[in-house]
Amino acid sequence: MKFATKAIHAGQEPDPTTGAVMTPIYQTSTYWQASPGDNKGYEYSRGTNPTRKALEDCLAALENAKYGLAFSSGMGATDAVMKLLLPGDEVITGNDLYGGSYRIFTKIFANYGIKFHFLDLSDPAIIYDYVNENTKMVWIETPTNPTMQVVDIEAVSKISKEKNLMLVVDNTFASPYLQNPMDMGADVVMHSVTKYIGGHSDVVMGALVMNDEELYQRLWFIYNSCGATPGPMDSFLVLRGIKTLHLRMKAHCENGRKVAEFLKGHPKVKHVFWPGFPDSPNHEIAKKQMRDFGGMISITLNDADLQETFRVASNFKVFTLAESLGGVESLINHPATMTHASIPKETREKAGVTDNLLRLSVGVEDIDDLLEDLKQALS
Ligand code: P1T
Repeated sequence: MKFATKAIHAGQEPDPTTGAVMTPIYQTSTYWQASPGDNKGYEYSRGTNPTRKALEDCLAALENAKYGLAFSSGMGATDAVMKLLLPGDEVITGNDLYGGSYRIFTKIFANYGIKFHFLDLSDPAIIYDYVNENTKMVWIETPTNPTMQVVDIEAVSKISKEKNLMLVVDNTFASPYLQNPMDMGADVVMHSVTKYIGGHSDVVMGALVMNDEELYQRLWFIYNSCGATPGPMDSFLVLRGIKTLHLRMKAHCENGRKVAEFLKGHPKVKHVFWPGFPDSPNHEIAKKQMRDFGGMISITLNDADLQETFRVASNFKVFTLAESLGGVESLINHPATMTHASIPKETREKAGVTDNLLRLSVGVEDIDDLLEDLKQALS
């Protein structure tokens, strides 16, 4: 099945009891058992719920994976992956990550004896310099949040396989419509479903997909034991949102391109971070592993201190100043003080997350209104 068909149908059948075409919201915490253990495959909704199961099967199908698990947030999904590790284990990851990922690595899992190496992965061969007998996992985000670096998934996967490391790819910024890391050798794909997959800024959710059955069982055990699983109403909302993922992504990409091109020539803008420009670093890799370049764009402003950057960020009338991304509405964010505030200033500045950087999540409104808003806000 092709992507658009899977987005609408995967994991979903008419309800066997009533024939309902849309998957019902099974708003139940528990399930009847004729005698102990004699049930219909469902016991308790922390572990399994039919609405969530339909969503998980759909998510797996969109990423060309066998198994899917939905979590109550992207961070819940990340937390579960990290719980595969033991004290003394080491992880190799990028130097530009969502601030919350950096925070859970350095402030939570570092306390449990796990060591993280934050590297510039523009040349994946750097991984060889940091692998030792304790290294167990490589965690990459691509494109990165917020500087849109593109990491070569196939190259990282090759090294990970050679060194027997589990490769996890945070595919939030691309969405499964633009990029399928499982096809390039990832072991696990992680999503903040809150973003493009949910698509309407009304649900916080995360997901993991994988092919290996034993890994699925281990992750399901963590998911059921630790309990960061989403409820049926949120699962339903995401199933509903997914049905237009392909349509929304096309519009995000189209508007994103026009906004990026507009910003590139603007006198107030110093640099535009968007992998679609032929002269952007890793453009060739982006072309190889992504189907288009998406609607996430960051910019730095010319001659702008923090105050001037705040002034510009607060000037918008159609773009909304808010954290998050990937919804139908356009958002603007100041990473240094909002989404990436938990990264020490020196560390984030090294990765290019400076005080004059703004991140745009280009929505699917009329492009004329978006460009007009940018024009007036940057004046
Ligand atoms: O917010 P949550 O659903 O828990 O997902 C965390 C997360 C993980 N990975 C990436 C790449 C992300 O961007 C996020 C969440 N990011 C934001 C809230 C943001 O505005 O960048």
